[in-house]
Amino acid sequence: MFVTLEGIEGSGKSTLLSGLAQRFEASGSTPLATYEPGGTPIGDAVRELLLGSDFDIAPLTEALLMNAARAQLVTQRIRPALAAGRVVLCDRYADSTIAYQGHGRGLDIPTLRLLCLAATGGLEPDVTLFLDLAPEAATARLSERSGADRFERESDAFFERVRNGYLQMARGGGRWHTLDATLVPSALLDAAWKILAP
Ligand code: Z5A
Repeated sequence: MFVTLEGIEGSGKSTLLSGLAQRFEASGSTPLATYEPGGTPIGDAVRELLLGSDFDIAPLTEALLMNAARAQLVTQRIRPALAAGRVVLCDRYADSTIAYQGHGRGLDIPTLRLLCLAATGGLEPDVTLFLDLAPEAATARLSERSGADRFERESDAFFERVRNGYLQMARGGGRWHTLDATLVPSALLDAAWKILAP
């Protein structure tokens, strides 16, 4: 089973992912827990460029770099794990490109979908958990973090567009499940586990 977690930064994805990994381990499986951009040596180098550098990165370059890291992650880690029958938990995936580079930066969404298709070879998640949180609430949670990255310096208006993009995708139903990210971590974990429990 391939599970992705999506939402704006600070919505609690990393916290939920580690809780889910522990629940899967306790139920006898050995999940692969990974993240985007990154999760491989090349991907982590690209992540550093994307998040930690002071380069002036054009939106299309950003989308291409996200997908370069994604192609490596899918090839090197996600497909082999799924082939071995493991559960894969991934903090962000192609929907992040549609939400951030599409709705957030304003790039053409059909073009982005083609890029993502090339990077993933058409591998879609079975389940996508969308942690919905208002940008002001996320900002308050992250206010104590030092050294904002390139994305953390964006405005609330940018994150509102990203959130609306997610809400639009989640309305399509299917693999999408929207969770109330204002729940305390243990309640959020219980809600997610109800969806995923083997
Ligand atoms: N990006 C993109 O533009 N296009 C793409 O295709 C991809 C990514 C793949 C990666 O940033 C950036 O790349 C991301 C989108 C872009 N930037 N933004 N924005 P990242 O990997 O560094 O970080 P992130 O994915 O945005 O998430 P994050 O900052 O690590 O937040 P999180 O994982 O969602 O939340 P958390 O770390 O679990 O929790 C944040 C804080 O809230 C922390 O203090 C927790 O203790 C607290 N927390 C967690 N859960 C709760 C609950 N339930 N209640 C209250 N407080 C909580």
